[in-house]
Amino acid sequence: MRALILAGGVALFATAAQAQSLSVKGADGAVAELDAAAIAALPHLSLEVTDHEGKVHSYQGVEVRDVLATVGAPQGAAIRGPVLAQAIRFTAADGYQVVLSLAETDPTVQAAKVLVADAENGEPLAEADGPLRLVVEGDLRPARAARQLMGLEVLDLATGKAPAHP
Ligand SMILES: Nc1nc2c(c(=O)[nH]1)N[C@H]1C(S)=C(S)[C@@H](COP(=O)(O)O)O[C@H]1N2
Ligand SMILES: [Mo]
Repeated sequence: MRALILAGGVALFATAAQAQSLSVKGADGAVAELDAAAIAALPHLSLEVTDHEGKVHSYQGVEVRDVLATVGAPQGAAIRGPVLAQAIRFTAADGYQVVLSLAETDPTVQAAKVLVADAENGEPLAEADGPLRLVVEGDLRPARAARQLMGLEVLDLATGKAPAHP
């Protein structure tokens, strides 16, 4: 179940289903709105996860670390000290929420990849799942694989203060 770096990334998708943008918020109040083209332009990886029935799915997408870089979130050597109390809340269209620690999405800390997936088997996600879905490598069941992901927000649990986003 290794993540592979895709040489060319996945194709740009131009269907209506891909029009939904992703809202990204940093712990310091920085915000970004990534449309399908902005997401397609980020480096893509491929990883495999197993569903309830034991079926293996191959997803392609962007590492959460690279999504959060668009709002200047800490990464790599900066994941230390108080940053270890930062969490990411992912929110889906139906209100489903998933929380991961910032550290566990950083590839210098944890080997298991965490992707914002925009494709399965090289094709855009099914409408019920996408256009974007969270995928956590190594999860034994896909409870954290939030379908129809709308946004992600970094929260500092040490202070408990939510930043005032514009
Ligand atoms: N938006 C959203 N995503 C969700 C859920 C949900 O209720 N809403 N359920 C989760 C749970 S508990 C599981 S097991 C998987 C099921 O995904 P699948 O239908 O692709 O197997 O989706 C996850 N993602
Ligand atoms: Mo589930």
